[in-house]
Formats: sequence, structure tokens, C-alpha cells
Amino acid sequence: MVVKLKRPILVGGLGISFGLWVLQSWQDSIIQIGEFSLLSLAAVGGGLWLIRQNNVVENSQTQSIIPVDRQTAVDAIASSEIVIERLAQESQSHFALDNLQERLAQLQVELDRQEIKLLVTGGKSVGKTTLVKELNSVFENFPQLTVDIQETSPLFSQVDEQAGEADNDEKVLQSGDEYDFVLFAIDSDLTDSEFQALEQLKARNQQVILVFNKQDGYLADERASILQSLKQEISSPVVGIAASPLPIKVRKHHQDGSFQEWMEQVKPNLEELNTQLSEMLANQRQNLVWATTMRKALGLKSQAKDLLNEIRRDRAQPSIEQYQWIAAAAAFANPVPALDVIATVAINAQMIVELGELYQQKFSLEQAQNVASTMGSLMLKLGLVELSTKTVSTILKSNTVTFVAGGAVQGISAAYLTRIAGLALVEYFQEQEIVINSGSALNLGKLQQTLQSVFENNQQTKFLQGFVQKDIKRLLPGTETDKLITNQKAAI
Ligand SMILES: Nc1nc2c(ncn2[C@@H]2O[C@H](COP(=O)(O)OP(=O)(O)OP(=O)(O)O)[C@@H](O)[C@H]2O)c(=O)[nH]1
Ligand SMILES: [Mg+2]
Repeated sequence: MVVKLKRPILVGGLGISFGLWVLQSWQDSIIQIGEFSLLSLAAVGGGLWLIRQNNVVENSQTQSIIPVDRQTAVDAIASSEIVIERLAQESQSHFALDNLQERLAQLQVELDRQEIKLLVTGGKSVGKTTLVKELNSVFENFPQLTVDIQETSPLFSQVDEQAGEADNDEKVLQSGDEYDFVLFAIDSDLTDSEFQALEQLKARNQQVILVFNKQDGYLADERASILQSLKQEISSPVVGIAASPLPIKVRKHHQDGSFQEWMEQVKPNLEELNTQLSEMLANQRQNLVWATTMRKALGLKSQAKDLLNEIRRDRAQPSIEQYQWIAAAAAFANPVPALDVIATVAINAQMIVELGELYQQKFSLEQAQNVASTMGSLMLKLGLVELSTKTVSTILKSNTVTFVAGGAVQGISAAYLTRIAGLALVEYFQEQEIVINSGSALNLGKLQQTLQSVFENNQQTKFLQGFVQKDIKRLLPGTETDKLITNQKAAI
């Protein structure tokens, strides 16, 4: 791999490492950095829902869901539009664009949807189908109201052999995003899984009514005490119903002492549910539709963002690899232990500008250098430098074929640390909200967390062994390393 060293910050940083050309190269850096022009976008309000949603997750035990107004839904649509537009700009012929844009257009229509969409969910055999049937006949009496009622596959029972139970439940609960509210049916006291599922729905800002079905199977006081404890545990409305009570035995005594027995059908009892439904539809109908629109917009946005991140990640990969080699070459050529870190830092500054550009994060030269040295000291602080140097030495010692003296340890460590820094940055950028003219104030705590988890997740020994076995030759004299160093000096 031939690496061209024409990057101004890089050269500046390596200058420190080589100790000679410092002042002279800074000037170049400052002038040339102006050539990095970053695209800028138009600003859009929004993001408020995110903060709100996080609050909901945090306080879900105590708070009920937040009613969504029209503006919040409109903002959510706008924020997903930004991401889709970015995707269109960065990958004009992306396969998913048509679909995303079509769904975006539908969201505008969705804002004024008149039909109400209701989802019935719950565990196996709790009475979902029965409830849907009963509700459909209730709504038949209100021809001015169109209500679409659907039932999910049962929760907490693995239907798909391939997918695990949790996976299936996750999908079922996610499907609720498209509905205005959810009737969560149970037929006995709440289990822990049911409680968790309710919490998840609430975290998605989903309006839920907890429906305690099969009331006919309980004695009156038993029923009352379950209902009371449910109301204490759950912040959503709780109602007791009997969607299809069992027939009861009726005995009629005659004067002569004989009696007659027969089974009598009992009418379904949906009274409490009907009251709750009509109250909700009278007061919150529009808010419910807006909340659904918002959930759909956010779903669309996160799908578009995943696709965008995928593209950016693919583009970032070769960059990171390139800097990995540059770092290796620099440290190899100049194997003073403390300096490999400085060289790595220098390289990171350039990598930060390049990756930042890919992720639409504006970084000035100064900011990039700050970030780079912060990452360098974080790496030291977290012990990553020491740890990887040790691992490299051990691997090198046990590898008879490729053991080389000099800067091998520094070279390989620098490559590895550069890689970790690059991957951590990508991960960090991926999580950033996609907005216009994003400020580049880094959240250092978050960056440190990301660095640590990326370090932990990238099995260092495996990577380093591969590096030693396959790639180290590139660092040996007479190979590309020489070219690298020559180029470097020429650039300086
Ligand atoms: N005793 C009693 N039984 C009921 C009540 N509601 C439904 N059932 C019975 O419960 C059983 C399951 O009802 P379904 O409506 O099929 O339940 P489901 O939740 O749709 O079942 P799956 O879709 O298979 O998970 C049936 O035998 C119903 O008759 C009720 O209020 N009381
Ligand atoms: Mg069913």
C-alpha cells in the first residue's frame, strides 16, 4: 500500500515527532487547512422530542406519556427529511431512496388522518381475538368513526423457531408504532414480562390501556384486589372486562321440590373499556394521531440514519487504514517510546478532519488538534498505550519469523492505536444527531466511553497477531516504509 503524505496537519505533527521541521511546517498547515471546505446545510428546529423521549425512558415508572402536539410531529417529520436529504446528497442512487422519500411524503398526509388505528396485544390466549370481535361490533354503532382494530401475534411465546422469544416480542411491540393506541390484554395478575412490555410501549410514547380480561373467572373480592394492585403499579389506565364470559348454570326450583338446570349465556362486559375508549377518543384523538405520525417519522429517520452511517462507515474505513499505516511508518522510523504517542496524536488530527468531513462535523485545525491530543491523553489515561505496547512485545517475542528490532513495537502499537482512535471517532460521530451546521463541541465523557468500549470490543490480540504475521513486512527496510519516509521528507 502506498500512502501519499500530502496532508498538512499530518506533516506538521510528524515534524514534532522528528524534532526538526516544526516551525516551518506549521505555517503550511495553517494556510492549507483553509482548503478543506465543509458542506453546510440549512438549520432546522427539532430534536426536542428526543430530549423528551429520553426523559420518558428515565422516568417511565412515574410519568405517563407526553401528549404530542401537531408542531412536535411536524418537527419530527422535518428532522427525518434532513437525514433523507443528506442520504440523497451523499449517495444519489441509493437503493432505498425512493422508498424513504415516498414514506416521508405519506407522513404529511398522516398528520390529518381521520381513521383511528388500534392494536390489541398481550400473551397467548388472553382473549385478543375475542376482544377485537367485540370492539368491532361496538364501533359499528358509531358510523361517523372509522376504527381499524388489529391483533398482534401473542407475546411471550416463541412463534418463529428461528427468532428468539425476545426478538419476536420486540418486533411485535415495535409494530405498535404504527397504531394510535394499544390495548394490552392480560387475564390474571401482571407478570414481570408483561410489566416490562408495558414499560417498553410507554418508552416509545405509546398510549396504552391495560385490559384485565376474563373477569368472570374471579370472585368479586379477588377481582377487586387484583384491579386495585394493577392501578397502583401501572400509570396507564386499567380496566376490567369479560369479553366472552363462560355460560353460567341456572337452577330453577319448583314448588314440588324438583328443579330445572340449564346453562345461560352471559353477555360480554366491556363497560369500563368503552367508557375509557370514548373518553380518550373525545379528548385526545388528534394528539394520538400526531403521536403516531411522530413515531413513524422517528422510525423513518433512524432507518435513513442507519443507511447513511453505513455509507459513511464504508468511506471511513480506507481512511482509517491509511492513517494506521502512516502512524506505523512514522513510529517505526523513529522508535523513541514517548514519541509514538505524539506521532499518533499528530496523525489523528488529520484523521479527525477527514473523518469529521465524512460525518459533516466541522473541525478547525485547532479543534482537530485539541481533539487529537485529548484522545492521545485519554488513551494514556485508560492505559491503552501501555497495554497495547505490552501485547505487541509479547507477540513479537513469540513470533520467531518476523521479529525485528528497532521500531517494530512502536510501529505496530501506533498503527493499532490509530485504528482504535479512528473506529472510536466513527462510532462517536454515528451517534450524533444529524442537523445542520452541527457545532463541533465534543462530548469528552462520551468520547472516552466510546474509546474504551471500542478498545474492548476490538480484540486487540487477534488484530495485532494478524498484523505481526501478515503486515509487518511492509514496515521492514526496502519496502513501502522507505517510500513512505521518503515521501514524508519530501512533503516536509
Ligand atoms: N372465561 C372467559 N373466557 C374468555 C374470555 N374472553 C375470551 N375467552 C376465551 O379465551 C380463549 C382464548 O381467546 P382468544 O380470543 O382466542 O384469545 P387470543 O388472545 O386471541 O389467543 P391467541 O391469539 O391464540 O394468543 C377462548 O376460548 C375464549 O373463548 C372471557 O372474558 N372469559
Ligand atoms: Mg388470537
